[in-house]
Amino acid sequence: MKRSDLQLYFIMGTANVKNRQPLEILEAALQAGITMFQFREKGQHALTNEHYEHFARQCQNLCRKYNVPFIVNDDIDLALKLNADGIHIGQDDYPVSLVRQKIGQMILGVSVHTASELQVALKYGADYIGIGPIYATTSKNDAKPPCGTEFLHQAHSIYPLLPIVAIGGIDCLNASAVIKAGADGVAVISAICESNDIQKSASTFKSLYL
Ligand code: TZP
Ligand code: MG
Repeated sequence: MKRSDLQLYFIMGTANVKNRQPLEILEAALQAGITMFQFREKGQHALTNEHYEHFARQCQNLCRKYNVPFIVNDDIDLALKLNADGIHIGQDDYPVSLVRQKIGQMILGVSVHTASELQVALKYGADYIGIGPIYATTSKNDAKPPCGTEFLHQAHSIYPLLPIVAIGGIDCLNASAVIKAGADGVAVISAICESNDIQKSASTFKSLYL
């Protein structure tokens, strides 16, 4: 992967979408220039079984059309079955070493909150890391308290070449602060899913990198 793939990393599942079609939102986001997509189908009303896999394939097909990496959250079996571009795991999922063993060369993203979690992720070959929630979020039920930009800044200072994406409560107004702190990009759910003008929101994010 390229560091620039992290610039505008869109994450979505059906739970994140109200009054609109998820695939319409994804296609609008792809047209608007998102650089990476994560399929994250979670929550009480999440799709199951063949509906889950069908929806994942639809998202993957759209990503292919726009040549944007398709990353699966948590579900290694799905990522392997679909031959996804990558997988993203958190600290409550399988150990990083095991995931790397199972997925081979696929892109591996790992969420970390501490220096020791970061070291483990790097030891087992994480391609990028996610840090957050930087700000308060309503998109993740079990989110930890907001951590601000300090750890992000530290991680970037210690590993200046490591691709880092910041996540959690990031919007068009606060995104520049996380880029300044050392993130290569922002991972967002609501800033796109709840945007009235996805094209405009995406352009605002992308103008940070000009
Ligand atoms: N992990 C940490 S915060 C978060 C995830 C999946 C949710 C981000 O969503 P939003 O709406 O961009 O705050
Ligand atoms: Mg997870």
